[in-house]
Amino acid sequence: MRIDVVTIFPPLLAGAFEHSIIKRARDRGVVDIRVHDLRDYTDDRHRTVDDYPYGGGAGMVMKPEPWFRAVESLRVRGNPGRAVLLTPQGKRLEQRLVQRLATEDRLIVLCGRYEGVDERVREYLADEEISIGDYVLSGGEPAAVVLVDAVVRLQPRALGSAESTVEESFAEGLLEYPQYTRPPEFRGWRVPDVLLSGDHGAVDRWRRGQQQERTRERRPDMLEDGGGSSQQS
Ligand code: 6GU
Repeated sequence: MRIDVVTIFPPLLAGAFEHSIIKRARDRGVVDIRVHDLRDYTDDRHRTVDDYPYGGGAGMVMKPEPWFRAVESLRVRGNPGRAVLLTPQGKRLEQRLVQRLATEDRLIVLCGRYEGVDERVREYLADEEISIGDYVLSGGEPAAVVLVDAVVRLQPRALGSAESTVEESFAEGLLEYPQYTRPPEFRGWRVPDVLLSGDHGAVDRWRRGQQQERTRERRPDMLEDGGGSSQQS
């Protein structure tokens, strides 16, 4: 998979993709991630990427031309890919959407800044607009790190065999069960006996029960009978 990220702050992103699972996936050739500076696609001496809003008001608006020039020149060779604009106005990112994006051959991720992006970028350049949650970031860069991490770890061969369980349970619509490692007692707090019992059937049943209980307590919205039927709409 190829991922291009376009940003006015390349250094914010470069380091984020050089560790752990993303680094290994890049080293294995599973994903080719490239970070591009939006200012390289300006044509004035000051490398201007924003301007005053028509109609007045506070803050600056990101100009359309550098975005179009960036995406169009990235698309000159190879698969056009899917251009994803990251802003707080986008569709909320969730595992289902991550799974769909992970099947693309190429993503072009556009990091908007919070004050605004000229509407023509979302209307005529971006294929979709995504937010990572209901809070405000100064720019799309932290969201790009989140999106790329979530997508890369779903690529075949990105994960070692031991790392593959967590989003399976999330994709099944349940939170993970509690995990413990040695020692069996720490400051008086004991690991649940069932985990030390050696009874694999009992362990499986306990874990499944913990997943259901946790999900019901913490995330009733994830259960069909939770947010839906018990809540008035
Ligand atoms: Cl994608 N961008 C910004 N600026 N804020 C956000 C976001 C994105 N997702 C949640 N908050």
